[in-house]
Amino acid sequence: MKCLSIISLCILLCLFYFQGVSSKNVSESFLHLASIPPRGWNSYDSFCWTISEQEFLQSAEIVSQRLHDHGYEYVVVDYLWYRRKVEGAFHDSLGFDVIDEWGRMIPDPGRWPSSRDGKGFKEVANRVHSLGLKFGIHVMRGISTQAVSANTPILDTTTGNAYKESGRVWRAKDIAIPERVCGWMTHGFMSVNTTLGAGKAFLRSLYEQYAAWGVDFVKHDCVFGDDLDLNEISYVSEVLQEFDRPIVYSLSPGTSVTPAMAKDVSGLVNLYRITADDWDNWIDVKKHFDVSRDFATANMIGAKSINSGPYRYSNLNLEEKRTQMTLWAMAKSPLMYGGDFPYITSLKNEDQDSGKLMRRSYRETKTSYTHSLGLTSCTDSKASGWTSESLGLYPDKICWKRNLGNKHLEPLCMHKRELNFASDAENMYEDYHHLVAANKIKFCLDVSPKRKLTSKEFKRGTFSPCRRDSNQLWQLNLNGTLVNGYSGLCATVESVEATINSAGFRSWVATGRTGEVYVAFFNLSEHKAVISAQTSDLAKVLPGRDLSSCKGSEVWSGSDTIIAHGSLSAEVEMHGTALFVLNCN
Ligand SMILES: *[C@@H]1O[C@H](CO)[C@@H](O)[C@H](O)[C@H]1NC(C)=O
Ligand SMILES: *[C@@H]1O[C@H](CO)[C@@H](O)[C@H](O)[C@H]1NC(C)=O
Ligand SMILES: *[C@@H]1O[C@H](CO)[C@@H](O)[C@H](O)[C@H]1NC(C)=O
Ligand SMILES: CC(=O)N[C@H]1CO[C@H](CO)[C@@H](O)[C@@H]1O
Repeated sequence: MKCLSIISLCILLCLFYFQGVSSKNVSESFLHLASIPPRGWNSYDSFCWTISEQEFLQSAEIVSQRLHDHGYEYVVVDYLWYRRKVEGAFHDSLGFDVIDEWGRMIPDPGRWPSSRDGKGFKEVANRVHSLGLKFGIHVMRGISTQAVSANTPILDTTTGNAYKESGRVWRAKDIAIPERVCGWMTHGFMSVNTTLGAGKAFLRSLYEQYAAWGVDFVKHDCVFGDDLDLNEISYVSEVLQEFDRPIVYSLSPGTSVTPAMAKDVSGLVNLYRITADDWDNWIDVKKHFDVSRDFATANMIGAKSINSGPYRYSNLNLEEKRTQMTLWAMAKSPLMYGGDFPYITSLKNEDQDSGKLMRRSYRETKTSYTHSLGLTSCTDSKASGWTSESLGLYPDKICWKRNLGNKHLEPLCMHKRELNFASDAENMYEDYHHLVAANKIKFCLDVSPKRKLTSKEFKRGTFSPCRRDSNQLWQLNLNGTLVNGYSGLCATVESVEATINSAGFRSWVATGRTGEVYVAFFNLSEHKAVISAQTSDLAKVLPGRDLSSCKGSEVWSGSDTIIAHGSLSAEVEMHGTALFVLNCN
């Protein structure tokens, strides 16, 4: 439990895991290499490029002690391990890199002392292997601008000498394509011409060296998405497949990746990333739902990724962390944790979260309703039903307490937030307040940002960033009506049946390796909700399966799952998740 809570803490690098059927004759061992999505840790999120050997190995030790048992195996050094950490060096600076006589990147001995005397990453890899883990590195496209400026000769690894063809030695300037610099690091790297023997020889000299160092995983950057270079990907893939020691081939990043582009590379690589960075904020988590859905629909499912030193626990709350983990687990994504282990493991409050994880129990409900907000004339008797509840020290809540039928629903409640009105013109709103879904949330119940909505248009109630806007001001009348400051209309609540795939409602289904069925409910909205689904609807995406008599449990609460009247339901917190693991006949 302790570990689970740590895993769910932070930012992840998730890569879309390739499990497609390839049209090319990709060697068996290469494909099986990542037959389940790899898991591990990557240095980028918490250490940016400046990580040192000591920091890296310290983190690797923690992975080995605390996460290895949970399948976390890879520890990956992210970009610019060859850049000297000196004044003036930054992510797109030119001239600070350590390169060898053949124009290849070698670890900065200032940060990686064990690399001295030509040892490269050998000793780091050995240490990682001795911890029972696997070692990964980030690499860029093509050749470095620094090697091109120095016009270094190209190594022919078959002879150990400079590459010669047509009676001459080939150099960096012969193979570099200066028109194709890396879009996000224009001073750093450019493509090489892979139609030239010398271009191929250069790429080969890089990857043979990585293999000799003991690298098990490469994260190849600036060749995919916006920076697609299929020629380089194809040749690197070819070289890696020749090696006796398997190296997992992963592409990054995923900005502008489309399912069609993914198809082009899926036979060549083990993993490719499908989104831009996925930081520990709710906006990133939320927007990645649609990307994952699109790739799943295109049958290209299988993962994704991330910047500089957030020495923090996580900006996501516990519910949101669970949602992030559940999203990527359902998408069969590799999971690369990016947190700062030494910092996080020193925090005292980690056990509080895991305590909550165990104690929380979800209420099972037979019915499947959610609240829906409407607007109506204040003279309409339907409009009264609101009462104010005092919460002691906290701001009051306003709740809809009118008979909700025999639906055993929790009342719909919003927190009242007082406003101070500065001008006389605003004083007319003195008895009005903002209504927020939860105490600390900065989103207020809104009618419409600009115009007056009819009750029909105002279906569910919108929450937008809180402003001094009469659309967002509400007054509770003594007769239990809640009137809006702009439209003068009153809020009503109806409880409506939740149906699968209704707007904003996410319900995902996946199957596991032993035939178990995973059902995840996601509530991306700003309210707690009872989400439910008919097993007959869920079975539509799993032809031939009968889900009516499954047994199992909900992962995050640990409670048994009961399927009653052909329906599966759970109360889901705002931004939260319920994940069922079901065994069905
Ligand atoms: C394809 O792979 C098989 C099995 O590894 C091998 O025997 C065969 O020679 C390969 N065919 C081609 C065209 O590379
Ligand atoms: C790559 O080299 C080939 C052979 O010399 C040449 O025809 C081609 O134009 C080069 N490609 C680029 C993009 O420079
Ligand atoms: C409730 O009170 C308000 C303000 O006094 C009034 O405008 C409204 O018609 C009343 N509504 C009902 C349903 O009694
Ligand atoms: C994505 C999702 O399921 N959102 C739901 C969360 O709960 C509210 C009800 O309070 C629903 O309106 C949302 O559709």
